[in-house]
Amino acid sequence: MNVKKNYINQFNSGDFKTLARSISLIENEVDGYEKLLLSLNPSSAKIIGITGAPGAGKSSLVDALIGEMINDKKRVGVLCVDPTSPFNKGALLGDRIRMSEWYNHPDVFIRSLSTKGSLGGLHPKIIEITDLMKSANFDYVIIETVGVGQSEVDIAALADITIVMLVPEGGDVIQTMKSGLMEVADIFVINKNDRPGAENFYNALQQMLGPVYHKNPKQIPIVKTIATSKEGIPEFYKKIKTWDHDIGSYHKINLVAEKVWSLIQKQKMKDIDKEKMKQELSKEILNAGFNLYLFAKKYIKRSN
Ligand SMILES: Nc1nc2c(ncn2[C@@H]2O[C@H](COP(=O)(O)OP(=O)(O)O)[C@@H](O)[C@H]2O)c(=O)[nH]1
Ligand SMILES: [Mg+2]
Repeated sequence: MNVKKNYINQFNSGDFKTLARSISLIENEVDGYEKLLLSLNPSSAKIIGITGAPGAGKSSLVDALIGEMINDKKRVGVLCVDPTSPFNKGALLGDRIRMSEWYNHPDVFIRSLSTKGSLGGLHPKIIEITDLMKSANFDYVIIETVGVGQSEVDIAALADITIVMLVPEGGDVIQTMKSGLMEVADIFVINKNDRPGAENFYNALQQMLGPVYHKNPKQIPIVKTIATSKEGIPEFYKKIKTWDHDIGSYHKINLVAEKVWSLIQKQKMKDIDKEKMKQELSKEILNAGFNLYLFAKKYIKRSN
């Protein structure tokens, strides 16, 4: 399989089959995928990152949010990333069930990404796939991801708006907040607001954010939802719609700089075969006066 020239035009006409195929091309680094990336023309679609513990209700929230967006005549793309379960089909199935209403809707595209090859992060090709989605004529691109350590920071860097979902049953607020979520959240959602202790949890979170408000007058909104019965969703969507996002955030620049760096590195190293280098080394190292730096220099010259 190779990348077709007219792919981009097909995206713009809203061809989800082409988009799905293109995501696979990128995931599998199929010949020509770089050409496809070079021809992308990303739009100003808003990227919404939703992170939270497994079972918090992210997929249910996304399902309800899609409903609001569709009512508002928007086109929505959804990426579900679950770095915690590379071999577990359960999470994937959960997404399918939770968002089943939307799988065949002409203005909704949903894709679950496997995370093989990524170590704790989001997905090795998440930046590329997000850019692809941004070129596919969506108004919103939602990325659902399980919050595990580094992935919250990554999602915050990738997204224009970062939603951190908490649940009253997830332990106390202070414990939840240890993981640095406070720094990345633009909006907090307290889901499962029908559960006992929800009000206390909300109060504790508000109290906890108090000092943050003190330092930064831009308040972090807290939205209470019951995703399964769609309570609080219109308010949630309104917050997203009116969000004044920060394009050149510190997190984002760092993440993209890392990506650019690794792209340059890959390009520069592409003519170097490590095995051949090892073979050459195994001979030359036997020479008296072998100089490691001179040896390396030959390779640096070759790759320039
Ligand atoms: N009681 C209650 N259950 C919810 C709510 N939102 C989601 N759930 C349930 O929580 C479970 C996990 O939901 P899911 O959306 O798959 O969570 P995810 O793993 O974060 O994507 C499912 O059984 C949902 O029906 C809520 O607001 N209240
Ligand atoms: Mg889910």
